[in-house]
Amino acid sequence: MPYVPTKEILGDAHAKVYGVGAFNINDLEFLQAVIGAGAEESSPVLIEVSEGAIKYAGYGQVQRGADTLYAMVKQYADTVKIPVALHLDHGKEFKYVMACIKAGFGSVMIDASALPYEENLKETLRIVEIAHAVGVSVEAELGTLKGIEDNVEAAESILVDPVQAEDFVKRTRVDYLAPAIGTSHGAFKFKGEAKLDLQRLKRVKELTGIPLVLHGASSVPEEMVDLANRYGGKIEGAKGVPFEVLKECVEAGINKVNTDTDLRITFIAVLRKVLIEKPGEIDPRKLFGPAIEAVKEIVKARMRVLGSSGRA
Ligand code: PH4
Ligand code: ZN
Repeated sequence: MPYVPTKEILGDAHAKVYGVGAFNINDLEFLQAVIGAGAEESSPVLIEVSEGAIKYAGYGQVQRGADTLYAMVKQYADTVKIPVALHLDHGKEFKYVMACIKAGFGSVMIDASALPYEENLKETLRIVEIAHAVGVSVEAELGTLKGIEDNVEAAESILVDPVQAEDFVKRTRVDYLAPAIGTSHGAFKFKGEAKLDLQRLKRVKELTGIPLVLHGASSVPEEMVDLANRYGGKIEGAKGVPFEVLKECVEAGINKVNTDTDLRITFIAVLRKVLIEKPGEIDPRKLFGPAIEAVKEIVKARMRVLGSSGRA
């Protein structure tokens, strides 16, 4: 099965009540790990790239970045048996959204969540009209994540209002909604217990009836944090969303589960170890290889927890 529209993957997850990890990549190494995991788990795969990833891949040129990432994903998708889709994560600038649509992405996120409600709605509707005209589906966000969302700092999260979510989905015809329910990006999500507003999430699902997205969903595996710290890292007090809570989120209506930090921590932890253990090695392929394999295992574990394993 080749490259497919995102809607095919998320439509099935919504209808059959399971979650699909949307894994962020910036380069070939993470792509190999995620596709490899999907193939071994017979899981559909959702790859997503941020504006930062596009800038990085394009070495400063937006369209070149979007085209490069699309070409890489498409090539891998066409040579595996599982369905693979590509999504723009946190599209904020119009030029990034347009570059991704032009490149062939299956879906884009327009993140105007920092704007007042009516302005977010207006901007989302503008993108929906353009994207739907060419068969591209759209994700939007309501509320604000705690902590740092890209460069916008939100001291406290502003949780989604379910009635507003219903109005937003009706008026924009957006395909997927990311409701803020208490998560945040990065490795430091909670000081104490991991608490998310699941009642609010259920209400949003009832009132909107569309696939929902959990941003900031990494679990921040303790063994990888410890490994990184053992080999010179300084990651203290890291805490993510536990697997049990992820499962509850999926039961309550989440279908797309954004995961970036878990892959980053794992790759860097293993890379730190290999660099220390093989000080004479200068071939990047030999240094990255074990890190790719470790990321693949982390992704496989999430596919099993979310229920996407065996669905392809
Ligand atoms: N994301 C990932 C955002 C990555 O600019 P950038 O490339 O650093 O952006 O949208 C998530 O929701 C990931 O959540 P996580 O941190 O819990 O993995
Ligand atoms: Zn996010």
